Amino acid sequence: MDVHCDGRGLHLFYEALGKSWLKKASLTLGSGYMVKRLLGAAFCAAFSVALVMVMALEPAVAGAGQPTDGQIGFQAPVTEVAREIHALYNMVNYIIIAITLFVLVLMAYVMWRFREKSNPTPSKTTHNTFLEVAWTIIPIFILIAIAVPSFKLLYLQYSFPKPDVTIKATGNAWFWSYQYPDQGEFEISSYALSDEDAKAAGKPRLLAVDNEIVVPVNKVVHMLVTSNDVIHNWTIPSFGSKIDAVPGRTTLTWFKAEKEGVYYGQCSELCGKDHAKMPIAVRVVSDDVYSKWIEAWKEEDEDAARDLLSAIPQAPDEAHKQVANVIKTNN
Ligand SMILES: [Cu+2]
Repeated sequence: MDVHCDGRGLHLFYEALGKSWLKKASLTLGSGYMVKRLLGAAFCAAFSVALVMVMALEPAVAGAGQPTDGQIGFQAPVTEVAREIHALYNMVNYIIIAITLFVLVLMAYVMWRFREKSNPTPSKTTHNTFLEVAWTIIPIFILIAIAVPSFKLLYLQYSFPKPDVTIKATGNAWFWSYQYPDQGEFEISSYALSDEDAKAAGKPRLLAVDNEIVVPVNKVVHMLVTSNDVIHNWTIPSFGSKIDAVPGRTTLTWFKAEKEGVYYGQCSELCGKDHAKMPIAVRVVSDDVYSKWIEAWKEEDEDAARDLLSAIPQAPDEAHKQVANVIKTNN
């Protein structure tokens, strides 16, 4: 039996183990090397199928504003920017899956069609002008297809519409402080709730804060972000917002939340000991509640501001519970 050198090594290994069925299988398929290649290909196929299933599942399991148990995929978007980010992510994923499957099928075919058994004399072909032009041009088109929506998204993220509300967020080791420069001098400190307090309040652990910041629904909010010490990062996944808080410099992001509710994020730049304990919570409310809340802060009446918020039913949280129940029943 004439086998490849790497195949022979594997055959000896199988024999030493006494795994005659493996040896038989590999001889049927050509060589042990081929078995490895095919196993690799099968793994790729299984992975691609799993990915497609995960992507199909996404809307069923993702929640808005905070993670849910057993969640796969992103938190549901509530801004145009977040929706566009998800659309680009999905599009690129489909392209990746298509390319992976194409290469997989091509490799499987080549391995079968040109195996040593049926091709004892290998072809000496080295060039094929048509193929070479095709495998240069087609990837260029694929890259253009990705670049166009990618640049459109960048443009959307970085062309700031006129603001209705401006907020300044300052990262501190380890809490956030906020100012509403158009509304007065007050400053809001936002500390993470302890595990016990969060549990007692029925709020998510390591995400809930003592003072949420409030923005009106369907209004453009400019978020000026800076830091007092080290680099932090201000993030709300459902808004598609993520920007570094750099000491001595002001960075800027914007969002226009389209749905009332409370949306959580976490400092997303490793900033030290309590990096995990400086969450971000933004409450999106009606114009009416927003102005009342601002009035309370103008009076520096922290308790009144908190009471106002705790009186609001937490609609998106209800949605989370429903989603969680759906997951439980499906399992
Ligand atoms: Cu931080």
